[in-house]
This record gives sequence, C-alpha cells and structure tokens, in this order.
Amino acid sequence: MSDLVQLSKDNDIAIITINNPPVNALSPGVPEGISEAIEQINQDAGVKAAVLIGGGKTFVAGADIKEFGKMTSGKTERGTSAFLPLLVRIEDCSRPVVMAIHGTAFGGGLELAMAGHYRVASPDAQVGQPEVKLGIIPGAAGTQRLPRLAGVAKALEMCVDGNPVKAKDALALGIVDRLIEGDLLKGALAFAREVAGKPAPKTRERKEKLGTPAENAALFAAARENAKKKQRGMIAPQAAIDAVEAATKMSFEDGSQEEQKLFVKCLFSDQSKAMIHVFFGEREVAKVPDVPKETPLIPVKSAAVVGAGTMGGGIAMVFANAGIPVLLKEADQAALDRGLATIQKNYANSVKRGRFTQQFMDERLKLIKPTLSYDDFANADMVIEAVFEGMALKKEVFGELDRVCKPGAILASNTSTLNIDEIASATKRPQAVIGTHFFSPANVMRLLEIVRGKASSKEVIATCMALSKKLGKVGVLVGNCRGFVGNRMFGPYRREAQFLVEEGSTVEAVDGALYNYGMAMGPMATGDLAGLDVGWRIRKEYRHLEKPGVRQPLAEDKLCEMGRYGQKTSAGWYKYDAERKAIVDPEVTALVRKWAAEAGIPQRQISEQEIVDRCIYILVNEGAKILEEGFALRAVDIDIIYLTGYGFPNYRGGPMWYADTMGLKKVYERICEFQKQHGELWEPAPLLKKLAEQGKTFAEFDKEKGA
Ligand code: T1G
Ligand code: NAD
Repeated sequence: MSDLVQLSKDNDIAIITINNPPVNALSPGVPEGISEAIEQINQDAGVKAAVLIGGGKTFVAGADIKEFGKMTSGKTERGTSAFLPLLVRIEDCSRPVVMAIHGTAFGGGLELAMAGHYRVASPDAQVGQPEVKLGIIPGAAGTQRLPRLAGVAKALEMCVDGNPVKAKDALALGIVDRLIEGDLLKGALAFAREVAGKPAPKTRERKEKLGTPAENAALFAAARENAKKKQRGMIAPQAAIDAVEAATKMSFEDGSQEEQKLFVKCLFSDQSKAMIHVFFGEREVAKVPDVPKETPLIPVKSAAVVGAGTMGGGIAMVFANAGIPVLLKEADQAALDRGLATIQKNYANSVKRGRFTQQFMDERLKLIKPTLSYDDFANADMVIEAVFEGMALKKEVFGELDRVCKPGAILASNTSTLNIDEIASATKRPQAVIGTHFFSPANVMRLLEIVRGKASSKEVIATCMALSKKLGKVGVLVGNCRGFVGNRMFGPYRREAQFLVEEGSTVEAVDGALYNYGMAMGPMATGDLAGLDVGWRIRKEYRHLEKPGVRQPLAEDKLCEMGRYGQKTSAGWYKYDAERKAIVDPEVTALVRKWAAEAGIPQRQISEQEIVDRCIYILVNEGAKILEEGFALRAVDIDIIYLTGYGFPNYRGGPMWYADTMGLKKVYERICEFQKQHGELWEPAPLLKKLAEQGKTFAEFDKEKGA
C-alpha cells in the first residue's frame, strides 16, 4: 500500500483510509492506492464489507488541481480518464463499499463517493461538484451518477452552480444514506455490518430518477437560459448542462464518454486556466512574505466603527455577521438614525431574499450598538473609521481614537485614497494604524484592501489578514500610494472610458463594450453607482497635483457641477427611474458633443475592440507600474483585487493574467500605438516593456520574485 492510502481491518470489515493532507486530493498515488486496496479486499475471504474514509479534516476535496497544469491537450490519461475505470472497479467490488464522508466530498471526491454502494456522513459534512468554479465540469462520471442518485433537476443545479449541499439535504436527496452523529468511523463500521452480505446497489445501474424526455426538456432549456444570464460568457456551465442531458439520453458508458469530451474541451480552454489561476490566487494573496505565519495575532472580540454612512453601516454589518459586537458612532442623532435605518433595510432585504433568517437578522442587529460618544471605545479591540474623505477630519478622528482607545487596539481607516502615514501621524501609535479599504456595498463585496503604513506592525498586518477571512472577505495587502491598488488603476480606466466618449463614442457603447467583455458593469454606470461626486471631491482635493498640459476628462466634473451625481441624484451619465434602472440620456450625449467641440476634440468612429483595449490595457499598464514600485506583492494580487472588488470577469483571470493570455509583446505594442496617438498618459510601464522584450509573463515575474 502507498503511504497515501492505508488498508486496515476491524475484524471482518476492511477500512481504506486516504491520507493526503491538507485536503486528501486525488494526487498521483491516491487512485492507485485505492485500486490496490479494492483488489486486496476482493481477494480476502475474511472481509464482509469495506469502509472508505478520509484521514485528517476532510473526505476527498477532488482531483489534485495542481496536476491540471501538467496535462497537455489530449493527454489526460494520468487524469480523470484513468480514474473512471477505478470507480467502476469499486462499484463492481464483491463486497459492499461504504463511503464515510466528513468535511467536504467535492468534485472527484463526490464522484468517488457515488461509486461506493452506500454513503454515510457527519451532519456538518458537505458534498458538491464545484468544477464549474474552475472553468471545467465533473470529469469522472459525476454528471452521470449524480442524476441517478439525486434526480436530474438537483444534479443539474449542483453541476451548473457548483455550490455545495449540506449533509442533511444530501440525505433528503438520496445522495447520502445515513447521517452519523459522533464517531464517524464507528458509525460507518456499524452500517457496513448491517449491509454486509446484502446485494450492493450500483449507482451506474440506477435509472428511476432520470425522468422522461418531456420533463427533462423544459429543465434543460431553463437551465441554459439561466446560465446564460447568471454565468454570462462562461463555457463550463453550458457544457455541464450538455453532460447531464447526456446522462438522461445515453447509456452510462456513452454518457461518460460524452462527459469526457466536454471535460477535456473545458480543461484546455483559456477560461479554465484563468479560473484555476484565480483558485490558487485567492489562497496566495493571504501570504505576506515578511510577515511569518506564526506572527502572533491580536484577538478581535469587539469592534467599533466611526461614521454610519454608505460604508460605515455596511462595515458594522460585516462585523455583526461574523458574530463580533460592534459600536457604531455618528456625529449626530439624525445621521445615526439614518445609518441604522439603512442597516435595518439591508437586513430586511436579505431576509426577504432568503439569504438570512429573521432570527439571524434579529441576533445581528443586537450586536450593533449605536452611540454618539467615544465613551465605550476603550473596550474595542479594533476601530474602523469611515467618515467623509477629508484629511483634516480623519486626523481629528484619529486624534480622538488615540486618546480613548486601549493600548494594543487596532486603529484602521476605510479611506479610499488618503495617505495612511499622514493619518497615523495624528496618533502616538502609528504602529497600530492601518488601512482597511472595504468596497461598496461593504456587506456584499468580497474584497478588503489592507493598506500597509510604513509603521504598521506585523501583528496588526497579520491580524487584519486573518480577520478578513473570518469576515468573509478576501484580504489583499497593498502599499500606501494614492488610491492604493484598486482605485489607482480604476482612475485611468474610467479616464480612458470618458476620453472615448469625448472622442466620439457614446456612454452606452463604452459600457456595452466592457459589459460584453465580461465586466459586471460598464465604467460609466459604475461611476453613477458609486456616486460621481466621490471622485469629483477627490479631484478637487488633488487639483494642485495635476500636471499642466496633460489632458484631463472634462465631462464628469461638468455633470457634477450640474448636480448629476449618478444614481443618488437619479441622473449622472444616465438618467434613472424609480427602480434605479439606467436610461440612456440623449441630453448627456449632446452636452458631451458640445463640450468636446468647445475643447477642439476631433470626433471619430471608435470600434468595440479599441474601447476594450484602451480600458483594459490601461489597467494592465498601471498595474505593472504598481508592481515595479512594490505597492502590490504579486501580479496575482492585482488580479484578485479586480475580481473581488471591481467586477472583472473571473474567466479572464484578472487584468494581469489576461495580459499574459494575450501575450505581453502584443499588449506592449498596442500600448505603444496608444502612446503615439494619445501621448504620455500611455507611457508604457518599464516592467511591461522589459517582460515583453524578454518574452516573459507577469506570472513568471511573480514566480521569480518568489513573493
Ligand atoms: N487540489 C490541489 N490543492 C488543493 C485542492 C485540490 N483539489 N483543494 C485545496 N487545495 C490546497 C489549497 O490550494 C491550499 O494550499 C490547501 O489545499 C488548503 O486549501 C475529477 C476534475 C476543500 C473547501 O474544486 O474548495 O475534482 O495555499 O486554503 O479553506 O471531476 O480547498 O495551503 O498551499 O482552500 O479549508 C474539485 C477545491 C477539483 C475543491 C478546503 N474540487 N478546494 O477549504 O482550505 S476538480 C474543488 C476547496 C475535480 C473531477 C474534477 C477548498 C476546501 P495552500 P484551503 P479550506
Ligand atoms: P458618507 O458620506 O456616506 O458617510 C460618511 C459619514 O461620516 C456620514 O454619515 C457623516 O455623518 C459621518 N461623520 C462625519 N464626521 C463624523 C464624525 N466626526 N464622527 C462620526 N461620524 C462622522 O461617506 P462614505 O461613502 O460612507 O465614505 C466614508 C469613507 O469611506 C470615505 O473615506 C470614503 O472615501 C471611503 N470609501 C467610500 C466608498 C464608497 O463607494 N462610497 C468605498 C470605499 C471607501
């Protein structure tokens, strides 16, 4: 037996234990070990039944995703197609095989479990086929066995959405046969003894839940429409639907072959490469090279938020949702009441949409304690300031916090652009000051930019990085430059979008092009959502830093002077109806034409491709500058920031990965073209130039930097 798979016995029951930490992935050696064990069981007359269980914290979390990168097109023999016969061998085992599931049975893990004759699970276990989240589909007959166990509708949902199912629901669906309270192995052995000697049902032979062509036709049609909307631009969800449909129309063997073809098509797509990059990227960003894993963390059992506006209210909800009591301070009662009413409304909407229960809402609201004074701040382990974006006001607030907060408390600012070191200079404890830049709506957006000040201590950094996971956020450490990483790149992105409108394109054409590219929302509509006045206030704050003679967008400031702040004033680049639906406003198009003519900006036809190239490549160029200046640890950090905070399509992997996919030489040459046409704003980043000339990628830059 290999050291990844052990075979032992409990009297007449064989036990196959998989030990491949941390998640018992089906790495090379694991399928082989299971196969050997099944062989031995078949030879051992003393064995009446078998239990297969995972060692450590979980059952099998799927195929080893790290192996995918090593596979070349058409050569998957080491991959899933080698795994398929093993599953049949388990199903054909001469003794009943009971799969004992704890933690997660995901992807190949659930496919393995379904090849067993019975499945028992711990009540807190989860099962699922999350492959679409990697841009692939189940590749070991998951789309064939799951509809046979759980029915077509549920199998479709699980394979297309990729979301896990709790053990209790898996029991109701027929995926699991029994829940085991307490010691799982003990319960599984007892179950095995109950079924020993009885005929072992083979999942692949079951047909009773495969429905009829008439019933299924409507299901598949609805699923295709739904996936087109919800997973816009992605190929894997549609492939998963095709594979489950094959299960209802073909034999198990033919359906499995059909699944294999679809699996391989997805696996060797750019989308899958991008989404696997994202999978590992979300884990990589948690690592800060100079902040060791064992850095002591500051316990955060209570928090406080200053300012209950758009952001402060959402941030208070984030802490309450994580079970951390939070004080919420405002400048006056009216503002406090407004903030609390918004929180109440947001929770009520989530209850209405079934995201939370009423009980959850009531419990969370109890954790949010409104106040108009700093009195109770002395007990807070962490304070987050979210008052208006002005340096003077922020320094005043931090001066107060320095006076009232206990030693060791973390003092954080939610500023979106201001200098963290300057804010920290308002205190006598700059080592406790850090930026925690949430994104609007704070209780929804996953991204948390953690801004490192030059004095921020490693304990404070490590604590915020770890806390972000507890708050359900993806924490990314960034440097303290203007706009940090996300907004520093977003500025040029929105600038180019506005220039394109001023040069002859239209608001809806620019937004349409980026929407078709896969962005959740176009740059103009995003401006209207966040409030055009936020950027306007910041531009006014930094007017003195603008380089003379360098072109600046002219339309948005004029719209703000007209009071068109976007959704909040029902008019910005678009007009908005009562449901906040955007309506193209010909008045804006006419105004922009007039302003462009007055500014002497020549008008021309602009293609969709140019719109995409200018907006996306300016992101890449600014990202490369940020990387070489050291304000981001890795190119993948920039990708994760854009995927979790700016609605960048996950199947493109983020702006830096997308540039690698396009080829940096091509990207660099395109940027040089834009530089010729539009001047110094398009000066290529030296790092991009270097990598392009060396034929390298940002991914290689990360690897070499070993960050
Ligand atoms: N392969 C390789 N490495 C994996 C892995 C996997 N399947 N899952 C996790 N890791 C690594 C991860 O990178 C991290 O490494 C460490 O394990 C801990 O993970 C045939 C083709 C199971 C819910 O999509 O969802 O099966 O950063 O930090 O928060 O049809 O990991 O420490 O170096 O996430 O406790 C389908 C993926 C594969 C599940 C645990 N399976 N994993 O979460 O730990 S495709 C999945 C997860 C497939 C078949 C197809 C989560 C988890 P490092 P972690 P966690
Ligand atoms: P907002 O105008 O909606 O809310 C600010 C709140 O601060 C107001 O309710 C105000 O009454 C309160 N306030 C002002 N002075 C105070 C004081 N001394 N004590 C207590 N409360 C006080 O602003 P917002 O959009 O929530 O932005 C807050 C901060 O978050 C800013 O720094 C902004 O740059 C940043 N931010 C905003 C967004 C966004 O999309 N709106 C996103 C990320 C970060």
